[in-house]
Amino acid sequence: MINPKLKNTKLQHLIEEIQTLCNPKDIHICDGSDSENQLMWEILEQSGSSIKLNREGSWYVRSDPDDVARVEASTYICSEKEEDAGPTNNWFAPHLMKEKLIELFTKAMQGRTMYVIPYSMGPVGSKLTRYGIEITDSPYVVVNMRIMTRMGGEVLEAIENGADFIPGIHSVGQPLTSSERDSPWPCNKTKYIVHFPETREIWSFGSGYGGNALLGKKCFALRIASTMARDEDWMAEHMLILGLENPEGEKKYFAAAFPSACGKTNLAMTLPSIPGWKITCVGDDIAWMQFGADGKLYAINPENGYFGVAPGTSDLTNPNAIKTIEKNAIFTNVALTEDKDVWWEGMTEKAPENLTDWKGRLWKFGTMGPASHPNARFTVSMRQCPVFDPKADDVQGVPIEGIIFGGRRSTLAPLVVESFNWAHGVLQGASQSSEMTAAAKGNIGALRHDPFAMLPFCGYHMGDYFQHWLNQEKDNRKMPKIFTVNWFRKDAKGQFLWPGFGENARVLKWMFERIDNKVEATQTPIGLLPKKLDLTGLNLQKNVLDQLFKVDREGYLKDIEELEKYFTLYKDKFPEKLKTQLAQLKSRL
Ligand code: GTP
Ligand code: SPV
Ligand code: MN
Repeated sequence: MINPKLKNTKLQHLIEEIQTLCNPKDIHICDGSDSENQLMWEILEQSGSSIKLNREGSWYVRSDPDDVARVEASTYICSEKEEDAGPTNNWFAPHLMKEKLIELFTKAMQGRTMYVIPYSMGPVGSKLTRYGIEITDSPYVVVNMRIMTRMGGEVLEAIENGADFIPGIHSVGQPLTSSERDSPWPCNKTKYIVHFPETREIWSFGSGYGGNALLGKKCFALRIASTMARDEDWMAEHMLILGLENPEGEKKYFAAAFPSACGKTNLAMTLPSIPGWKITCVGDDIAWMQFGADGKLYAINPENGYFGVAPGTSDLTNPNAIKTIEKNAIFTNVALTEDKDVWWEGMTEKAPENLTDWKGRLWKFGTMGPASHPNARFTVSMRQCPVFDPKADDVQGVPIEGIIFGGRRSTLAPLVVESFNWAHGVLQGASQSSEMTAAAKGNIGALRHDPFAMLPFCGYHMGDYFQHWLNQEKDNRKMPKIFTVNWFRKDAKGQFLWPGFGENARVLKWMFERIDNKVEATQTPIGLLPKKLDLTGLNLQKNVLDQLFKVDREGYLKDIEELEKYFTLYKDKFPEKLKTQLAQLKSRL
């Protein structure tokens, strides 16, 4: 038992309740200190979970091969009414789910230490910031949460002084008896990632990986926060936040929603290929936003670090990420080199000799699959990013002037299109589709609807969420312009048509100048397309450009027919205003 007792009785009761239920061997309240961090790594190293890398302050970790990504099929929204979870979420009656969880968590932490992690989502002191307590039996979660959130003493003090918090209970679901040796990556085949939106709590069992286990991220900052945002009139979005500065030193902030593994981290810290333009990074995954009294939309990044996709990250594609991870980083499920450093597909053209793959086997190119798991990740503090935006810690947030939607679509969707108005932009967000990636367990490559890139992350009925977006538009507000992009269109041979990465800045430049009314656009049935994009120095063939901006009317009409069917899923919760927008789009085509 915690001694002396905590001042915050909600926290004291929570700890007592979970201790009684899970029966851990001891309790550790995390302070976020260096010495605590060191202790965690010693524990992880001793159990065979981690290897110290030949890279300053950095560690290597391999997960269980069955625990490598988010598990959407085991993710639940347990609202009182099934209707409130909507047709896109798994639902289960809260009292029955609680019974199930009590059964699963009974003695689940036996033989392990129960860590209590106080953390803040957002800069301490911002009115958008919210606190959380994660209780976990995984030291790997502790070291990750220390990077991904503002964790430790300061937050505990705020909670002790009466601040509210969202509780999250996490267990890897593998109790230890005294005779047993611990597994390097304890986990359980049975997995439950459960959210109770009304009582605002999170319970996660069986997985130690990423969004399943780092409960501040998708569970709190998106699923629970989206319901808070609905009730309190703000927005919790799956969006990066970046600053874009032109050669004259004028700066605008953008927020962009792309589905998992579709380019958020990359765009958020892009090194622009066009001279004089600068991008700075506020956040790479999640944005909490609210309109201010001045009518502008302000955004904070609730996170403190990046949990970024490793494969594909290189000096050529994302030099700023490569610099960010030079030290103090955790690498999970990448390949290990002979001299104890890391490698992944796409880092260099050729793999180094004598690699050990993410499963711990001596690796040879060919039949063994990739050396690094496609959803291998680095965890690193955002403060190490060479283009870290100075306002990332600003309690006011940053003013958002442009919102970008996007996805991974090998066909149809053009490189960029601007919406006619807010409601049309909301329709674009609702219409987002993307090819599935390794970030979640499932059918990779299959095209699926992913409205606002929030399909796996919206904590309530998606139809109500569409309405919430529409409701944001008010007379006294300066609504950001909305754009939709697609970096992933392919030619007949399956090659990407657009070079992407640093070249994406050309598209951002166009948006920047559209917001200032400095460049023209061509009116098409689907929206406004660039009359001219700055392609100086880029050797793109005319026919490639034509393909990138082609508005395939037939294709769109088919797409709309399919969309109309898809939207019937939301029944009478599908907003009338979007129906009108869709009908107008159809008639324009
Ligand atoms: P999550 O962290 O899962 O939410 O993913 P993310 O949206 O942050 O995606 P990320 O930036 O990590 O990119 C995912 C993959 O897409 C990586 O392998 C990148 O190399 C690749 N990628 C990112 N941007 C581009 C681009 O402009 N063009 C191409 N072809 N690939 C890209
Ligand atoms: C995503 O899947 O969008 C991620 C990885 O950012 S995870 O944190 O595992 O959700
Ligand atoms: Mn990312």
